[in-house]
Amino acid sequence: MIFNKKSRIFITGVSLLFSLQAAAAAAPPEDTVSLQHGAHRSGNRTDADMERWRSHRLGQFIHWGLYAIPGGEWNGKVYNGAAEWIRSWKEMPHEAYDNLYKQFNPAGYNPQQWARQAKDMGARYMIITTKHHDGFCLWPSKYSKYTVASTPWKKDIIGPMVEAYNKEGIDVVLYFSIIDWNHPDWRTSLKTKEDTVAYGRFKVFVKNQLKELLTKYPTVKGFWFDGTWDESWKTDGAFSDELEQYLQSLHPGLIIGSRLRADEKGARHFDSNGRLMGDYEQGWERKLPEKIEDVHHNDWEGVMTIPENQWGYHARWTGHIKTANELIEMLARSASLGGNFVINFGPKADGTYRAEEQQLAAQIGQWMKTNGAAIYGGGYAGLEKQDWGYYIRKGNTDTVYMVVCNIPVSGYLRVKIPPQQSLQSATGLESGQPIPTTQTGRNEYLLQLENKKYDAPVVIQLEVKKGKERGEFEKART
Ligand code: FHN
Repeated sequence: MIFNKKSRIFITGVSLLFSLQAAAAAAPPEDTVSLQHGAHRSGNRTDADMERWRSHRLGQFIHWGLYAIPGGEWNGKVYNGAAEWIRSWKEMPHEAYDNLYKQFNPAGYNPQQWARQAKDMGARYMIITTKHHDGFCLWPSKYSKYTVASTPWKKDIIGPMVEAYNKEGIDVVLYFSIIDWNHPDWRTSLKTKEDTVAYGRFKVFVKNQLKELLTKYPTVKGFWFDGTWDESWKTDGAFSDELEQYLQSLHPGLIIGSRLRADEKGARHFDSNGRLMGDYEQGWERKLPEKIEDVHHNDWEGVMTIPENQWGYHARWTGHIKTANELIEMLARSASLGGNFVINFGPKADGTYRAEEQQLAAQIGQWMKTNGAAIYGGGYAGLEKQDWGYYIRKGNTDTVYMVVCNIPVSGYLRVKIPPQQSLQSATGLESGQPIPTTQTGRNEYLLQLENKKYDAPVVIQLEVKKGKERGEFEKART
């Protein structure tokens, strides 16, 4: 991709009006810092691979590794942190964790079933932890002994998973942690000359493993980097910049979010001039933006756990467990702000899913079957948000979906349309029936929902046309 300083305005919007609004909001400030390893592009990628990723909107994250074996418990004690971090808990000796691989034998691992479940949920892409912070590789890497090949299971986990998901039409993205607690050359910071030499070897190892993954699994669509916040990594912006370019040259179209790189000043995600590095904003973890300005009209993705903060399998979920309706609302919010929403699953050590996750996947899937049209390929609509929920515009069209999550006791839903536009029709997506609509102002309408109990967000399809507004409405003289 070519970075042209002069071409700051890019077209992403749904109409010229929204495009111009978007471009104005997205235009970053003038560069004040001279950078060699900052952003190399202004605006979102427009190639087919990125368009495809952008249209997915719903993804599945899977955290699976050795941490699923203790499942958040060791020696009768319960770890309150995230299950995949248990090795860092003082109650669990490193030696005990580092020998867990001798027990990894997931007899219930059925990638076809995993893929079917994801498909039924409506996921269009998935992200799998090839290697988390513990350094254990779910593929038989020739650069490490700490892999599935050394376990009683022996076989590759990733290959059959990529194949099964692809067969269901689901794209696969590979999660890869730069933090590697198992590698003798990995460092958090470089204090001595020896550290620098060791970390130099570590960077070669990382590059080799990434190349290996792309070679072994050529259909993958992206890398999802993690564990890139250490000083050792942040202070070598030249390396992560070169690495990103190298991977994308090996695998044209490869999607890499903003977690990988730091610029030469150590700034992450956004370079020292405030420009996004990478193909999309990747900092939305267990939190979501509230308004379009929060994401600067960039592509972005939000990743979400079902309980409070558990990615890998933890036998005892505590605190609030999100319901299907909450996750659907988050999905709608994400699509309304032009982002993808990814729900995390942490399979058990035997390769099966806990009942709560299976049930949630099925409930979300049921909603998506009826309402998926509002989500896939949806984006920012450019209409004033109302308290009842979210507007999502279908691509570059006049179709706008309302995902109604909060139904007012009156049953009336207010819709405000920008000047020089009018509401042509409002139809219930599930019922296919017109929604009774009254125009109450030059650009305002009230839609009346049927008075009944709703047990999931309701979707209404609007057709909003440009042109002269209808009706005679006098402004109040005050
Ligand atoms: O430390 C990890 C955590 O275990 C998990 O993998 C999440 C997923 O986004 N990423 C890190 C924290 O940002």
